[in-house]
Amino acid sequence: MAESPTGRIVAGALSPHPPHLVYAENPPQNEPSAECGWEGLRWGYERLRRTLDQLDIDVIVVHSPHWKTSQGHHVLGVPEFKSLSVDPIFPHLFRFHYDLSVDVELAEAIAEEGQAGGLAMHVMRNPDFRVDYGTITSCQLTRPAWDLPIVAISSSRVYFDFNNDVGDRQMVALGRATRRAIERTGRRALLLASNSLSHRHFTQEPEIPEDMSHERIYHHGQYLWDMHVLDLMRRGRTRQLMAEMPDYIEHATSECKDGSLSWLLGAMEFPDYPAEVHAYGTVIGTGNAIVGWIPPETAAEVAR
Ligand code: 2X7
Ligand code: FE2
Repeated sequence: MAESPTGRIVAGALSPHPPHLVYAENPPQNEPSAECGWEGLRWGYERLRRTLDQLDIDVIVVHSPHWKTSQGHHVLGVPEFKSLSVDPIFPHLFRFHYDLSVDVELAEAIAEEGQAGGLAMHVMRNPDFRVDYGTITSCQLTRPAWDLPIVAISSSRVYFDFNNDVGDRQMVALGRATRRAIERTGRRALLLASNSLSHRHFTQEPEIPEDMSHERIYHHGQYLWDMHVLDLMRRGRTRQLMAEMPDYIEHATSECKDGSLSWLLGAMEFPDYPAEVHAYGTVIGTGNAIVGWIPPETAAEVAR
């Protein structure tokens, strides 16, 4: 297929997936209901949505830590999925009825580009597959209308089977493959990296899960790391962030170990313009940030 001049990544976001945020928002698709909770993060998602609403987007491409695949990287390759997603650890918070469509042509193009770049890639064709809660939560909080097709990419175990450096290298290659596929198919894509930042968490839940008097950072050291990482993003120093990523993952037990953020930064060619941090907050003690990258071409389009 010939490369289309209109295909590009119009925006990227770090869009973490604690199911608590969906629970606290009370959308009609989720069975449990909450009184309140995690407002700082939820209002950050509101600000991200307001920014994205100004953009012309064809498709959302999301990389999720909770679709774990041991043999390479997989993409959803069935046009529609409709089912009930239940969080395995928080079934009392997240029982979500989803109904979503997939841009199969783009998914196949990502798999082809990944294979051409030497990655093990597979297209998932099982129509009864249950979409993971990370994909659903990030998409729900970023685009609750579900009016766009998605492409979901799994998290391979490369960081765990080898090490963080090998993992990062592979995720950057996957990011570049994703970018090439978007350009070649002419899509205007929004990219979502679904991971939390620091990831030490409490092991005892309060009687009322949304009781915010129990919510706080778990550990000062991991808070310092999260602030450092956000500072680098805000200063456009994403190459430095990539260089420090293996240490960050270890020291803050970060969910970046599942590769989503490294994939996003690779796909966006390591943005040197400032990211917008819409919110930072904790969920069961883990660090979560909602961060947007709007490339200069997109900002210029919005200004016109
Ligand atoms: O998957 C998650 C997460 N990453 C962070 C916090 C709470 C629950 O689930
Ligand atoms: Fe997670």
